[in-house]
Amino acid sequence: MATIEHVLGDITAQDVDVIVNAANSSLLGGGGVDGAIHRRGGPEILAECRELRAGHYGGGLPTGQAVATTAGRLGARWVVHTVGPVWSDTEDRAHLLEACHRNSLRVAAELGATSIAFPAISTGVYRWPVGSAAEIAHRAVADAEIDLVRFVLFDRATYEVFTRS
Ligand code: AR6
Repeated sequence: MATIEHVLGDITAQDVDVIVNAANSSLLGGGGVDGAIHRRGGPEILAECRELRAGHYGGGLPTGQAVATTAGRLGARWVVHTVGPVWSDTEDRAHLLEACHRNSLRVAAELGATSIAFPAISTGVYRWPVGSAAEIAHRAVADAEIDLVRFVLFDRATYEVFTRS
């Protein structure tokens, strides 16, 4: 069973094996966590993402799936990119948000990682309600076979919801 931690802060500053990126299916960057990871991690990450797009992920990374690249200049060893679902008022996409976490953990395990940091996937641009996201994220990592799972929350309100969930 993993130790679960919550930290208020910037995921790009975390000293863990894997940093999870809340990417979009293009894998070619964006705002939020994605923008911060590429800015601080440098061009090597985008170069590997372009290679993925030129190869196995020509059509983009489907929602819920996860794929690893170098972490470039970040302190981590790898970035695992995953694509969260956009919140929908009419369709239950919780299984996709859960899949993001489970597939990221699986990729991390395949790499031999012992620690992983997650942002609050889908709760920014993709508008997922934080309480629901926290519940799904915690459920997905509850039986993780990795030493450390750290949730890195960028603002105090999100941090408080995650610590209480
Ligand atoms: N460290 C930790 N958390 C952060 C950071 C950071 N440096 N920066 C933002 N957050 P979002 P999404 C928080 O929008 O909803 C991108 O454009 C943020 O406050 O990054 O999955 C992608 O390319 C929020 O709580 O991800 C996609 O197009 C959480 O991270 C799209 O946004 C997630 O917000 C993905 O949207």
